Amino acid sequence: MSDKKIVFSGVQPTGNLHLGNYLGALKNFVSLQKKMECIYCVVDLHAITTFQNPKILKSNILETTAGFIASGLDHENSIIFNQSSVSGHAELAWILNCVSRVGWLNRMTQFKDKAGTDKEKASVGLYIYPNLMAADILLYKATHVPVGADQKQHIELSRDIAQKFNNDFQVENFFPLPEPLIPKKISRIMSLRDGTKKMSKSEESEYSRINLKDDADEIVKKIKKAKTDSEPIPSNEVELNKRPEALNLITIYSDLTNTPVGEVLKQMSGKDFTHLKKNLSDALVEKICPIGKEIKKMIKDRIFLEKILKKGSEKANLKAEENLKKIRDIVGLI
Ligand code: AQP
Repeated sequence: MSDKKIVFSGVQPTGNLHLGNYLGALKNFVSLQKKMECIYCVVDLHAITTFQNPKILKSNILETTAGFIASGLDHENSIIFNQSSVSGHAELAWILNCVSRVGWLNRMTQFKDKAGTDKEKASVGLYIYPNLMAADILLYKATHVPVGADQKQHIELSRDIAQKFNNDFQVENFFPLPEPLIPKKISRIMSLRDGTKKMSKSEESEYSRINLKDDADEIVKKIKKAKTDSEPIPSNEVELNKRPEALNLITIYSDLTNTPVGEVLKQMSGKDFTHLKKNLSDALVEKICPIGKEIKKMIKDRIFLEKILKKGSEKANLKAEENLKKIRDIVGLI
């Protein structure tokens, strides 16, 4: 087995990128570029597991690409492309559908969350989504996958699938077992309306999230309205951990300003949330608004974004085909 480190990760083009995508994933994508070979994908085939308006999907694919670049991804060094432009993702997903087990998929909590109460009506695609995710990663023999904590279970499944493929076909170490790279301090950004729910693009209320495209006024308004409790800011982390909304706002502030949570508590203990909210809004405006401005500028240049995707998909396709040739042979396909 080669000991080359390869990073793969993806983001769904399902709407506005938000602070959770940025702090949980994109920021990590950027820092990894300097250390390893990186492949970053706009996962449009994942997006269609729930219905997407075709016109809006096309513009969301370009906007997510703009979000990648505006967050600091370098399209010269990293491969940036959209999933559906490399057909190997769908082909390997089929092969892995035949390796993965129904019992494994039945344990996936994201399917349960996204399918809601009426699972019979969910698409088959949504159910087998984790197998496609395994294919995305294994197609490039990726060794490391930067994701938010919500995706940890899917990476574990990808490891199980890789292991079973290697065992079934007696090709020891053919697929590396991919490792999740989850930010330690801030792995799950929560909704601004409910500190027990993840911040998400598909949550109805705009007030639940900070979008990367929000302007300063919107950010200030959303943070002002963010849910808190009635107690002052606590003095220690044990108390903070019992209060989900306070914990969320303080960890976001700590991450954006590179200040350890203990230090933030020292500075703010006993004060009310207006103080934290003012400081948090300032930090968000400073960090997020320049990214949002860049996205808005870039989405006007469709040709530029399409060129980046085309160049990326050519590079990704070469790698994918090289691996697929071996995979077809291992499985016995001619
Ligand atoms: N709230 C979050 N906190 C930390 N990380 C997060 N990620 C998403 N939300 C948070 C990470 O962002 C990457 C891309 O996620 P995605 O857009 O492909 O899918 P998702 O996890 O399903 O994100 P959303 O916002 O909840 O999308 P919808 O609403 O369309 O399903 C992943 O690495 C994810 O961990």
